[in-house]
Amino acid sequence: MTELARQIRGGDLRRLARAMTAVENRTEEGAAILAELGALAGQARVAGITGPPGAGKSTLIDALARHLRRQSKTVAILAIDPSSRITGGAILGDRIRMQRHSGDAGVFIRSVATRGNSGGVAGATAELVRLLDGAGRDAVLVETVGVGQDETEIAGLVPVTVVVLAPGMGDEVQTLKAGIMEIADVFAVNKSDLPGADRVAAEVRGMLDLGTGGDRAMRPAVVRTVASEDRGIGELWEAMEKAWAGGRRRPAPTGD
Ligand SMILES: Nc1nc2c(ncn2[C@@H]2O[C@H](COP(=O)(O)OP(=O)(O)O)[C@@H](O)[C@H]2O)c(=O)[nH]1
Ligand SMILES: [Mg+2]
Repeated sequence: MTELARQIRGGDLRRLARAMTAVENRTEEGAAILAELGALAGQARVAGITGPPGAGKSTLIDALARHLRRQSKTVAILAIDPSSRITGGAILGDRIRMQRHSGDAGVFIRSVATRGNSGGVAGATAELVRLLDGAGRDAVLVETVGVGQDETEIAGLVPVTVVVLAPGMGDEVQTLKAGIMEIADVFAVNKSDLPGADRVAAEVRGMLDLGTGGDRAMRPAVVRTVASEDRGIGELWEAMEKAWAGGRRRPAPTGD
């Protein structure tokens, strides 16, 4: 193993950040470190967290990170921002999040704005996830905004996808595209402290019954969370662990 790879696997976040930039920019060094660390990938728990803006994805990922840190697990958070440039609100949220975890080498946070990138969301994300996995992070959590095509794209890149919903955001369940049924391994009904969470959970379950013909083994878990108060986080992580372990079979693609 090269000295650089050893340092990164030893927890050197500065060098990891530089390697991420090199991979993003597709430099030769980037290709080299990706080849070396990528060969060691496959150990991390990798999940995509998607859902409409404001549902609480970032807050939920923060809470999951705290949960994992209590178990001395290392975490990488990759926030994919397909629509806005570095000045966008999502990045501001990430700054706040970075401050909260700063000084803890157990949490690595990175934002990527993918608009205009040659490989699009898929190209950049797949490689960065692989690098983070190979860097020895125990968990890699990828945040994507669930609008447009990106959430289906992310689901193709990660073994487990969590779809985050929340009450008070309009008819979110009604307007969910059919595709989301196929990509969700776990539904998090976040903001369960607010009125309407029962209705959202019931609607998701109703939709799942239709989609899976009532076959319970096929059904993704529906977990209620209050991310801002660290409630339901252990249950969410457990549901994710089950999904990684293959506890749920995705319905066969319908082909259309
Ligand atoms: N009441 C309530 N508010 C929450 C909860 N989780 C997140 N929020 C708030 O919802 C807003 C959007 O959260 P954020 O994590 O940025 O959503 P994202 O756009 O999906 O990443 C923020 O003001 C959060 O503080 C929750 O469980 N309950
Ligand atoms: Mg966010």
